[in-house]
Amino acid sequence: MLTDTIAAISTPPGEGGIGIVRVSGPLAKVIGLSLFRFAGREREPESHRLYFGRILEPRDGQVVDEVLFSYMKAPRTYTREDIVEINCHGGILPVAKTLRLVLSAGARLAEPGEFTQRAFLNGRIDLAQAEAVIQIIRARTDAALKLGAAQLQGGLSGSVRRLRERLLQLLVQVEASIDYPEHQDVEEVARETISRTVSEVLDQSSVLLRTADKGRILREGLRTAIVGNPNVGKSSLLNALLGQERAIVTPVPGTTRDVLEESINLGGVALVVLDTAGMRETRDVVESMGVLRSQEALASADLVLLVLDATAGAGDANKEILEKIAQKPCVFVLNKVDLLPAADPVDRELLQLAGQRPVVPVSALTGQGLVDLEQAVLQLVFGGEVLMKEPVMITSVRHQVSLQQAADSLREVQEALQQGLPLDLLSIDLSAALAALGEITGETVHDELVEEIFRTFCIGK
Ligand SMILES: Nc1nc2c(ncn2[C@@H]2O[C@H](COP(=O)(O)OP(=O)(O)OP(=O)(O)O)[C@@H](O)[C@H]2O)c(=O)[nH]1
Ligand SMILES: [Mg+2]
Repeated sequence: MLTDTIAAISTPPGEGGIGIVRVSGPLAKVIGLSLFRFAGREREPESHRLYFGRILEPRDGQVVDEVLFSYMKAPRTYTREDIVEINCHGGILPVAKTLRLVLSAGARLAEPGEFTQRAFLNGRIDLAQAEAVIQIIRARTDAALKLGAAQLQGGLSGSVRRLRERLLQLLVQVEASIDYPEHQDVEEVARETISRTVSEVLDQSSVLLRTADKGRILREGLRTAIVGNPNVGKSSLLNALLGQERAIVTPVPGTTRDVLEESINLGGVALVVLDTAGMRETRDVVESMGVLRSQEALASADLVLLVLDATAGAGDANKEILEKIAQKPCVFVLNKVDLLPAADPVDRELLQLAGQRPVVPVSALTGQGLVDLEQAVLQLVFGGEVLMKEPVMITSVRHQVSLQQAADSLREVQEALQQGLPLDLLSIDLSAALAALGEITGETVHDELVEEIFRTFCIGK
């Protein structure tokens, strides 16, 4: 059981306005009060109130820092345990010293994510909600934050739980009819109910699963590879999108040798943009390694920005690259249009090559067309609609995999029904589907996985 008391610094290291030491567990209050002196006449803190006072070194009564002290009585707390928070002045020493005193008074240093893990283990939030906490902390865009907040409110958990409940009822029914095999009519009814319920649950799972790609992109960012021939202006485009001179730009073809990765916020969507080495045959060892990396970046990308030199026309389209991007969402970026006469139409042949894919003339040098590029990307990936219409979305690969497993098991059930297999065989697949759904909310999950999830958190959370 969770009988020990844990403590950690819950604010980021370094200088700041305040630094908070958080203590959670049965000894939190005793430990806190052994170090804290009220400035006023109080002797006992009321729950969920702030008190001004000092942290004293118990050995010699030396003042360590002036602080605000709060005691939050279980179970109305983050962890559902007693919690004490000490708001020190935000400097490395006062906070670290206060933590050290808390530890010598009997607390143990918390593991990363252990406060949230306790909230989960004590049943205040489920696993999907706990994962939402880290999602909120790491959110880089409004959309990602909104998704995290919705998941913390229990949106996804509720949907999954409703699916589980239906399957659970079904399983109870099936097991009951297995117990009375002599009633043929009972079995008939059971088969009908199973078939109907399973296909309804499958439908709902599919609706959820369809949100997964968009959900992941909104959370993690859209991996966007900028590719093309040498010297077409790929690095210049990265810099222009970023609004800062991040990549080296020179008139020498083969300038970029490595893949550069940068995050940008494009109309509310996080883009992880990869600038790559221009693709060409080369004898240069370093450059050819760069080209290999470009190909890897291309393979892993959700979206490709194929940069072409507008002054070169269709001749600049690299056959090899075109083959590789056939299966990916791709925007043809016609760069250096500032070098063309303003009225020049886009090369016919090039439009043909692009086919359905958008062709956007830009100039990385002057910034012309960058807004159109932004629009084209949003249109391509989200149909122009970044706002979430879906009430609940899948944002994590872990959830997606579990949901997929559940759906697979349910399809097995349908198969078995069609083949007229005995009910006890069906109940095995039904149970498997239930277990897979339970992994999302943490009802049926291995301890090691839980550990693994929380260890990705920050210390003090
Ligand atoms: N006129 C004009 N020049 C540009 C534009 N974009 C890039 N350039 C120039 O084209 C040259 C190559 O630009 P880079 O951004 O280094 O091209 P790259 O595709 O990254 O080249 P590699 O890394 O060698 O593959 C530089 O001299 C840039 O100043 C543009 O929109 N207009
Ligand atoms: Mg470059």
